[in-house]
This record gives sequence, C-alpha cells and structure tokens, in this order.
Amino acid sequence: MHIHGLGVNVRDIEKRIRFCNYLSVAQIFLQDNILLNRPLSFSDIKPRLLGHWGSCPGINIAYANVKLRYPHMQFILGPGHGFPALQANLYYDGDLIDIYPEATPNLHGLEYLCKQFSWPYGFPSHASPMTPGIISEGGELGYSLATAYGAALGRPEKFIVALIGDGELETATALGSLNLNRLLNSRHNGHVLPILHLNGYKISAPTIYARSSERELLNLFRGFGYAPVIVDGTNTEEFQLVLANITPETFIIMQTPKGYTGPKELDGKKLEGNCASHQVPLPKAKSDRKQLQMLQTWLESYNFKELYDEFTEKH
Ligand SMILES: Cc1ncc(C[n+]2csc(CCOP(=O)(O)OP(=O)(O)O)c2C)c(N)n1
Repeated sequence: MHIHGLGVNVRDIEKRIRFCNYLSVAQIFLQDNILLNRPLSFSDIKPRLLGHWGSCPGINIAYANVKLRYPHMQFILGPGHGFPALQANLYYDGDLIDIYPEATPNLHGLEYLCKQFSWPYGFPSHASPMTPGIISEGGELGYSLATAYGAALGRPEKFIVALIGDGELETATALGSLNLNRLLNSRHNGHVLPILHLNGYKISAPTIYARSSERELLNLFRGFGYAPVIVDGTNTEEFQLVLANITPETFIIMQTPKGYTGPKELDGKKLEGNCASHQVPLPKAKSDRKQLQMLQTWLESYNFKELYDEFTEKH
C-alpha cells in the first residue's frame, strides 16, 4: 500500500523489516545453512550462542521506517547490544561492503555476515568502532541523545535519529540529555529526532517508563519542551504518518513488544513481549530437538527466500 502524498510504500518497509529480522536471528544462531535449504541440524548452530534478540525487532522497525522516509538520516543506536539489527541494516543498504568487501549481496555475503557475528576474529556481539558510521558504541548506556545533539551542532544539513532504550533512559546521562532540546534545538544546528524504544524491559526487569501511564510519559517529555507522540511500532502506516509530520520538537515514543515476531513461549515461559527474550531466547538450540525445531519454525515465518531473491535481483 502506498500512503498518498508520502512517497513511501508500506509494503517495502515491512519487507525490509522482515529481511532484517531474519538476518538478526540468523547472525545469533547460524553458522551454516543460512538459507534453510535443508532442515536445520545441530551442526548448523553456532557452538556458543551470544547476542541480544529482544531489542532487534524494534531497532529494525525504527531503522526501516526512518530510512525509507528520510534516506539521508544518520542513525544512533542507544543500546549497542542490538548489534545484529544494526549490522543487518548496514548490510541491506550496502554500507558494510565498503569496509568489509566480503559482505556481498549474495549467498557468500550472507554466510560471511552470519558466521562472523560474535566469532573469534570476526564481528563483536555489540556495536563497536569496527561498525561503519558508528559515533556511539552504546556499550555503556546513556549517551545516544547527547551524541546526537553533539553531531548536529553547527551542521544544519544533518538529520539525526537517536534510538534511546527505555532502560537507557533511566540513566542520569540520558535524562540529563533531555535538557539539550532547549539548548541546542535551533536552525543553526541539525535536526535531532529522539525515538524512545519502549519495549518494556531492561535485561530481567520492567522499565520505569513501561509501568508509567501514557499521561505521565507525555508530561515528562513536555516538561523538557518536546512535543511527544506515542506510536505503535508494529503499525507501519501509523508510524509513517507521524514521521511525515514531525517538527523540530517531536519526540517519538515507539512501543514494541520485546522480542516481537520471535517465539511466543518456551516450556510455559512467555518469551515475546517479556524480558525472557532479551538475549538468546532458545539457548539450547544446539542440543535440544524441540528448541531446534522452534528455531526452524521461527526462521521460516519470515519467508526469507522470497525477500532474498528480490534483494539479489536488485543488486
Ligand atoms: C550505564 C549502564 N548501566 C547498566 C548497563 C547494563 N545493561 C546492559 S543492557 C541493559 C538493559 C538495556 O535496556 P534498554 O535500554 O531498554 O534496551 P533494550 O531493552 O532495547 O535491550 C543494561 C541495564 C549498561 N550497559 N550501562
């Protein structure tokens, strides 16, 4: 569906999100059989499962929505542990290949990307100085918004998105950075668009903001001079309408269920929409048949082959 007057195709955004979600999961779990050309076996799974799935789907949603609406945007990721998602987006846009010539838009590139994630001498599990375009690693939470305002200083041509974790916004640094709106929001500086990623949890507990009422949340940001707007991240049309109408004061509060589109539950424990999806939601996929089958079903749910064929044709 094309949203009239916006020049943005909702289906294209949703396809990109699906593509990047698949690649996020594949980086965390797979060392072989990346296209699922045969049923998964234990030998396809990496020996040591590391990484953070929970934040990835929301990062992919934010990245795709903003990128297709504002292609010149610069993206700052608050919680750097959502690296598989950032890396998937850099691969999708062809931004990785300049630095990593093996990140080609074909099977070789896909295998390289997935195998090398969190692998000795490969890519780290978190954003790092090795990541093209990175100006904030995010390992120590709190600096995304301050970094965004700093990068926009004296650069009116810039459009910078800071995706702030809701856990991150509990830090003194992130809270203090909200004051920068009043100090640095001017036509002499670039546009900073803060997006709070309200996915509800930080590691193993709910965030303060997830347990706040909408009124409390809106009033908090209004108090810092922002014009906050709450968006359901899973509703692409709604997100695009908000993005089409932003002002320099806009502060987006993007709600997504943590681990969205991942497995719903494991052994009676809720995964999607819960802190249990923060890291690796199927930790025994290399040795437990049930978890391996759940991973296969999860990966298949994205219909990646169809997206991959389109992707390789475009390049
Ligand atoms: C200053 C600081 N305090 C604590 C941590 C430990 N830590 C790592 S991830 C995390 C939770 C992050 O939650 P959130 O910002 O909501 O990100 P998401 O839920 O999207 O993963 C915490 C507390 C840290 N990295 N930095």
